[in-house]
Amino acid sequence: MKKTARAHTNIALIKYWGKADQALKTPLMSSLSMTLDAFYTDTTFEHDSSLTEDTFILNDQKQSVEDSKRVFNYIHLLQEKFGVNDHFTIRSTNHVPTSAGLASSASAFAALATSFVASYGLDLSKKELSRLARLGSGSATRSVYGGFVEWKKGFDDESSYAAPIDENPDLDLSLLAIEVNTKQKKISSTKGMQLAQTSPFYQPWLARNEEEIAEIKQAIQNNDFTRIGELSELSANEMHACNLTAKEPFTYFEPETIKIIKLVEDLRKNGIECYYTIDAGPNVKILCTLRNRKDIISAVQKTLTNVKIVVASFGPGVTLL
Ligand code: 2P0
Repeated sequence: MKKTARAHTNIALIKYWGKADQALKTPLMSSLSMTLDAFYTDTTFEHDSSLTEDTFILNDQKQSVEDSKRVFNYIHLLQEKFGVNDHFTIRSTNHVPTSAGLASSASAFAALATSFVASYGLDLSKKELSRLARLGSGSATRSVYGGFVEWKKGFDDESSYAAPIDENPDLDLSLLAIEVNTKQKKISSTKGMQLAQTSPFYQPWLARNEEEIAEIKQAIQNNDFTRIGELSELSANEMHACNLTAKEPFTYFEPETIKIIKLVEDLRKNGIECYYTIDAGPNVKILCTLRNRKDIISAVQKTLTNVKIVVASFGPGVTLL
């Protein structure tokens, strides 16, 4: 019993940055993302009563029990849910270039949930699959679908799942993933989102969530690149403002991050329209249209030497291979 699934990663334009329930990974806010074509994970889940142990192989390397803990715990949780308990082998390959600076947990858990479900022949809807992926990683909830996706926060395990807004958007939108060099120790997303909640700006940000989601959905419907860009940049800045103003202040920004932020502002002043978004790390993603893509890439290369840039656009939802 062996099935393989491919899931693409996604970038949140309206950010998820806080859990209502740590174990269920239900969020404090709804979020909205763009699934990306350039980055994906292929995962094969095999279970068999003749296997004598659980194994996790990532990028052809057998992982230690310690490094497999999160994945094993997740599968054990799913097995308990569905009343199965045989040993398994997980083979996962990340096609998320390290240079992209994009988290792979979104594609990883969406692919894992899908291959698990298929290997047991379970007949689940995409909505149910999205709920299962959420138990692995919050952002994985959204990777079940392609294009623009909304994760409706809901209020419990049943009601918190993603829904597609437009799986094949007819919109000229590119994302440039820019890796800025860093050796700084990362604050995990889980820790970061807990700290951010101590900011005086966190509650006012939450209070605006519904309005921001409604506005970006309207902008998507209108094919309004400018408004999508403005709202995405705002959401990223709201998230990072909460980090900077937490009781124990912190930031994921590095000097290079600020350089790219300022570059985007300068490009805009010079009529080259683009917007930035930043996740739980120093890397910057720039949203732009095809017309300006080349100019923006060369401007980034002039600003940061030896910088790695990966170009992406809309990607599909999870599929079985
Ligand atoms: C997001 N991020 O909406 C936000 C924006 C990073 C910044 O979701 O703890 O790996 O597994 O639910 O999904 C990254 O955190 O966190 C994330 P868990 P996850 O994409």
